[in-house]
Amino acid sequence: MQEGDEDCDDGDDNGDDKTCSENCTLNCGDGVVNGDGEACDDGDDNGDDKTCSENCTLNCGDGVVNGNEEECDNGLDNGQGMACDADCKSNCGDSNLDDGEECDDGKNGDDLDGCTDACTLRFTVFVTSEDYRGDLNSAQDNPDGLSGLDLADLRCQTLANDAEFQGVFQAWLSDSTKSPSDRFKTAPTVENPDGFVGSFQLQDGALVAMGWTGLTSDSDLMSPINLDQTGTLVKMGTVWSNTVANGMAKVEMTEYNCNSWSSSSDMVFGRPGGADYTDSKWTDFNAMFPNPCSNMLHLYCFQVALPPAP
Ligand SMILES: [Ca+2]
Ligand SMILES: [Ca+2]
Ligand SMILES: [Ca+2]
Ligand SMILES: [Ca+2]
Repeated sequence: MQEGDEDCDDGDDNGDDKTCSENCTLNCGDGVVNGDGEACDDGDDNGDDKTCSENCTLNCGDGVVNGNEEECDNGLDNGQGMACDADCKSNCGDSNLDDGEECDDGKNGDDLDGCTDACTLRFTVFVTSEDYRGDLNSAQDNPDGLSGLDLADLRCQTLANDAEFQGVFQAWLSDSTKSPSDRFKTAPTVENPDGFVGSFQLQDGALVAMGWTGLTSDSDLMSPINLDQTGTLVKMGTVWSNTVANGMAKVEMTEYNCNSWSSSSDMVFGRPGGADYTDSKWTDFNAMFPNPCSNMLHLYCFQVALPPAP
């Protein structure tokens, strides 16, 4: 029994490998790992905000983020390949794709490259500062003689590069055979049935939609796509599209895609979207008359992939 100035006394059960020592002092707190159930013992440095608790148990692995050194703690789910490693350090930033991470570029300090330092994907969307006839101004700045959707993608990639965005950009545009829903890497595939799940954001960080599902759902966009690649507001922007809000080509008796975006004639027509809108008019203005392909309209450009690995 405990008497006088003894901290404890378990009689025959006293011992250096027990809770109570031969000298009737508590083993936990003496700075030596000993005694029943001691996983650690840092003496006066034991505590809930330290590595070792008051009870001489390790704080890392208890499922609670505590201790000066813990960035995370998922208990039994700590470990390699998981969000939190065995030392209660976040695996975000180790350049490996771990559980719960959308990407990991080693926390390179650049959120505009598509992978944030929080290991989430953030793809940029803009409306072009430039405008184009229905043939996408194929006679200008087109050294490889591209046409149609390929040329539209080049227009987007060029402006994205000028703005020092990294990653792959494509134009939100449909012809009679292809649309964003089958061209973009952000669209769902058999392997990736939800498609892109990160955020689509404007140059200034305003959120447009969460993931492909959010972008193509019936809900309105969270922000209109009315900033160009430099962050400048494009007022009353009209945008070549021929695409409906679910990312598919607009289907009509007569197709209005400027002859697969090869014509600048005022006798041929294309369907626009309106950059001021957040409802489906953003991509499908749906007026009675489409626009003549001699008009100068903008394009919507979407980041669809991270930069290629260095
Ligand atoms: Ca001890
Ligand atoms: Ca802990
Ligand atoms: Ca990682
Ligand atoms: Ca980054």
